[in-house]
Amino acid sequence: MVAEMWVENCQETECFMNGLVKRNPGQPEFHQAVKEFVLTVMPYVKQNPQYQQAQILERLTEPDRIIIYRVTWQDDDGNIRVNRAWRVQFNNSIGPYKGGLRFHPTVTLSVLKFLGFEQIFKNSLTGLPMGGGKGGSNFNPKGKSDSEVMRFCQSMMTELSHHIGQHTDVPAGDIGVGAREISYLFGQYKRIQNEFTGVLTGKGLPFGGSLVRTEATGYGCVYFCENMLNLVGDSIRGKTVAVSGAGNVAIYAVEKATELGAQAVTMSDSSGFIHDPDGIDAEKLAFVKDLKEVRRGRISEYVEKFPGATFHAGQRPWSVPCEVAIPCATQNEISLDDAKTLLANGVKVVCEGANMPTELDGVNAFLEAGVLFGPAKAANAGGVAVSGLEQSQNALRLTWTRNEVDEKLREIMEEIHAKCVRHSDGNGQVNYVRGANIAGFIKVADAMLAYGAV
Ligand code: NDP
Ligand code: 2IT
Repeated sequence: MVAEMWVENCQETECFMNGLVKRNPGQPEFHQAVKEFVLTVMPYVKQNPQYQQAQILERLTEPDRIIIYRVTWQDDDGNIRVNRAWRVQFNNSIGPYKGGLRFHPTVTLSVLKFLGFEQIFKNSLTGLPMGGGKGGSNFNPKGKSDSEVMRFCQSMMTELSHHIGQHTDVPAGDIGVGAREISYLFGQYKRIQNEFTGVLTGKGLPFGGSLVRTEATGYGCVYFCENMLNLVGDSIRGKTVAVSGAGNVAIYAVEKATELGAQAVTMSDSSGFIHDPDGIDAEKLAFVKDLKEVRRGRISEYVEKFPGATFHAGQRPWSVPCEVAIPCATQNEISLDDAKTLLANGVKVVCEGANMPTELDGVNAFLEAGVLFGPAKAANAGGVAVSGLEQSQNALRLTWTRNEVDEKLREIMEEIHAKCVRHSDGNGQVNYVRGANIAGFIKVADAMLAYGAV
């Protein structure tokens, strides 16, 4: 069995991918994430035989463990409901497992393995001591009452509490998991374990949360975008920005882009996108925050409130001319055709707020066209970075001010940008995909080498 899994001398990308696909059938998102990574890292591994000899890539693509469990809960009508949940503990070489929980009907093991794999290198790039993990459930929070979400979260945590801990595995939010869900999950953990520790991040401010965690992913993404533009003597000020999504990441990407003088003209959800040619200013964004964070409504309501905008049902925003595109909804939301449309309309920067929002041939189209392309594992690392800062504050039993946390976030994004530049190939324009993958890889791989055969 072992001999079959770890084929000797099978180091070329194609051969490596064939083996990976064979070992992990029916996991297309996981295959996609690994392929994007291996395409750039394999040449580096071949130049550094110590990694090849220790089978680092084979070991890195096999999670440490996966926990799969049933979540039984009762809806408001008294019906018994059943969901499946997972926690993928991918790699803890440089710190306790760390990564979000996603609640969405499209969640599968493949999706969580792709997210957990990406998280290993993203967390490494932050410079903080965090390993990679991801979890979630195919539970659909849409249309559920607060009581139903609470019962689901409590049931989920009853099992999950056996497998996580402040020094073991520290989950946070992701799609469908925000402040409400983290609060229910934390409350149940505290009750079961009878201990108050920083076992989750994204907590409410009264019980160990960090200032700026809510804003961190969107803000960090725009800081990264600004870092890329500054390097070529430009800035986001005055630029037209197309954003997808209307959730946590999208809202705070729009907020920071607007603060820095850009004009965000689109937002979206799974029913379509809005286009506001006058820009989504602070007042309009306050409406979106209330709509999405409090009332849990649909983005189409925006055009009823602001008639200068239009709603485009069932479409993504990429047909709207823009210089900067910031995808903040979900994976594979920019196809090759979308990329071609963006390029035809003159896009200069694509900065990924979501995880793997661009399909692989779309990424290649952007790179070939010389677009400044900020890959997710670098560009959206601000969220998990401030999660790491929340863990630090919990361990120190103190709270940093908003300015202190925001300043640390800026520094971390700047440092991630610098690492990408350093590990790009150095020929002409920076290749941030290669830079992020190699910089993220080295720290984890060197830790694994130091541990020997584990
Ligand atoms: P939210 O649940 O807050 O918002 C998600 C948004 O994306 C909603 O507008 C949602 O629309 C839309 N969306 C979700 N799934 C789909 C889909 N299949 N098709 C079309 N639209 C979809 O999630 P977040 O903002 O937290 O996460 C967005 C992305 O950012 C994800 O890729 C996540 O992994 C990534 N990310 C999140 C971080 C965080 O700290 N939260 C950190 C780093 C990355 P609808 O409401 O209609 O479903
Ligand atoms: O994809 C991500 O980086 C997140 N969902 C945030 C993870 C975290 O632990 O804050």
